[in-house]
Amino acid sequence: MELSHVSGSSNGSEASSHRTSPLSLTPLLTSQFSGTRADQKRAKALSDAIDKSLRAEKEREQREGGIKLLILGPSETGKTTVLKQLKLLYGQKGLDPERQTYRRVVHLNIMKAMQALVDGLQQHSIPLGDPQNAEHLAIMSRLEPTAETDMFLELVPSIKALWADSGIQHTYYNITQLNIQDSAKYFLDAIDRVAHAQYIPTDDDILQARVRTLAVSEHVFDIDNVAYRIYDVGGQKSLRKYWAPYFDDVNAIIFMAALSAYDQPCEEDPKLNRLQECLVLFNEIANHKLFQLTSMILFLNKIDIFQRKLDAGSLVSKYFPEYRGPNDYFSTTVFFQYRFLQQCKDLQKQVYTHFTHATDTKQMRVIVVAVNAIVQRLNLRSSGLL
Ligand SMILES: Nc1nc2c(ncn2[C@@H]2O[C@H](COP(=O)(O)OP(=O)(O)OP(=O)(O)O)[C@@H](O)[C@H]2O)c(=O)[nH]1
Ligand SMILES: [Mg+2]
Repeated sequence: MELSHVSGSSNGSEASSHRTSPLSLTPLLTSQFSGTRADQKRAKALSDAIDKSLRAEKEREQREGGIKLLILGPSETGKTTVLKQLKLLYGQKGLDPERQTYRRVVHLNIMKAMQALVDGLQQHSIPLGDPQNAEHLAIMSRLEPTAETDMFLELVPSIKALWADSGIQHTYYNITQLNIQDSAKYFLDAIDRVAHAQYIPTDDDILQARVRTLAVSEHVFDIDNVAYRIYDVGGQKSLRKYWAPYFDDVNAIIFMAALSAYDQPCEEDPKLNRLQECLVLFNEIANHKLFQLTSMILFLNKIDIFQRKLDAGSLVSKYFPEYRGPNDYFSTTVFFQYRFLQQCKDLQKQVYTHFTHATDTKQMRVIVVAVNAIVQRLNLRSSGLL
């Protein structure tokens, strides 16, 4: 697919002239000068300058043209994880530029996870399995919430001992209202590997690691020859006011919801159910006047955790009393999909739903190809080319 098929500022002829290979100009220019060495040097300098300006132009076109896609949704639904998958699948350097930074993130994630478990254990007066771990418990409970990662290595023995303790394990598996991140078990199980002096985060570690997004960021990708400008936003309530300036000329939106949040309270407002709050936000986005012609793609994410919760016997009807069906994966996902689609006031509006596991690169590869096909088709249709 060519850039000229993309709706937006660049028309076909502009796009094709920008695609002229800069390198092809060098022989053309050198042939305009007579054969002296000085002439050839000048020709080369001129050609280099033109190459540079064409490259800058191409970069500008990539920045400003292409399909504009926003990834929206509440906090912790997996927006940045999808972006990381795009970098892995379509970025020139994958996740390499950020790999080193994630070492500290992983260490901090582990500290926070154990702090949350210790809080849960103490709040619910759960006894430690091994009373000798009381000292480790005291060390972790004294830790400031703002503790920095330079303390991580000295905390490792306490974290390891506590994670192996049956009281902490009971807390992890039985206290549903823990304020703990989804990747806690993944990292706590891997503590020996990640505490190693030569530890370098793997792609999977980076996908599992959690850093809140605070500012909107723009990323340019070429997905199967289609140029995309993709925006990742911070999903916390207090950050949503920064989304609006990006709402003009949006070709597609991926709205992310975490299905696994059906039994969780909102972080900012614990009286509110997280998935209910997500439905309200989806209602605002799906019915926004600026998005009447925007392709709407809904990712009902974290299906792996959702499935685990159902398997553990957690009832959807306890949190969504209007649901009367069986508590199996198929029936409950159909119900939630229906609840989301119900939010669209325009009954003609197509919402393309995918059930996703955003940390699974294999699944995301298939889904991104499907989304790209849909976005391209809808884009061609809206630009009158189909
Ligand atoms: N198990 C599992 N974990 C997931 C999935 N999707 C995302 N995560 C994890 O959920 C956490 C939050 O994901 P992010 O991508 O940071 O969430 P976000 O929507 O960008 O959050 P904000 O930046 O606060 O808006 C990370 O630890 C991810 O690894 C999934 O499908 N399954
Ligand atoms: Mg994010």
